[in-house]
Amino acid sequence: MMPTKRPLETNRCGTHAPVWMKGEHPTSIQGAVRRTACAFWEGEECHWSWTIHVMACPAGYYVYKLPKPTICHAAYCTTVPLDEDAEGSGESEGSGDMTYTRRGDTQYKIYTESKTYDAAKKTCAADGGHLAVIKTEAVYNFLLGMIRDADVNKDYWIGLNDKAVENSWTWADGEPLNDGGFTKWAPGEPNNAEGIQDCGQLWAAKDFRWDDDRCYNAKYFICQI
Ligand SMILES: [Ca+2]
Ligand SMILES: [Ca+2]
Repeated sequence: MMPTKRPLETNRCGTHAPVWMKGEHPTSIQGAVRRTACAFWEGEECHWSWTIHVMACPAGYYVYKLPKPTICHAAYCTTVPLDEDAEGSGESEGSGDMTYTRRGDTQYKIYTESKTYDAAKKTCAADGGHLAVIKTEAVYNFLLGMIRDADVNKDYWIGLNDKAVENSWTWADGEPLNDGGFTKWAPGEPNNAEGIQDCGQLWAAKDFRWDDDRCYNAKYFICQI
C-alpha cells in the first residue's frame, strides 16, 4: 500500500524525494477515487504534487493508477515490501486453520477437515474458487510441499472427476483432462473399482499419486482461488 503520511525524512524509498498519498484509501463502494501524490523535499511534505487514482478491491487489495513522477529523483513509496503485502492480504481469506498460499497468479489452501467431494467443492466455491486443478508437474510438486507441511497420512480430494461420463475426466475449471497432458495416476488407476469411483484424490498410500475413489468418502481437500 502507499503510505498516507509522509516519510519521516527525505532520501527514503530508494530515492531523494519520496512520494506518498495525501488522503485516506477508499472503500470498495467508492470505486476509483482521485488522490494527490506528494513528493517530500526540502522540508515541504508536498514540494511537488500531481493526481493519482486508487481503488479498493475485495480481499484487502488496492489498485493504483500512478503516472510517472514529473521530476527526477522522485519515486513512489510502499508501506511494506510488495511480497509481504500480498501474503498478508492472503491470510485474511478463507476460514480454516491453514491459509491460502500464493504461487504465481493462483493461491492454494489445504483444508485439514474431512468432507465428501461435493461438500469440499462447496467450501472451495464459498472461497470464490474451486478444488485444485493440477495440470503441470510444477503445480503437483508445489502441492506436495504443502501436504508435507499439513499431514502426509491423509488423502486429499482434488478438482478432477468423471461423474458426467465414465472415464471422461474433467478438471474443476471445466477443462477435460488432456490425453497428452500431465497426469500422475497411481499404477492401475483410475480403475473405477466396483463401478462407483468417480472423484479424484491424491492418495497417501501411493505417494500422493492420483486415484479415483468414491465421492461420498470424507477426505481432506485442496482449494484454489
Ligand atoms: Ca469412474
Ligand atoms: Ca481407484
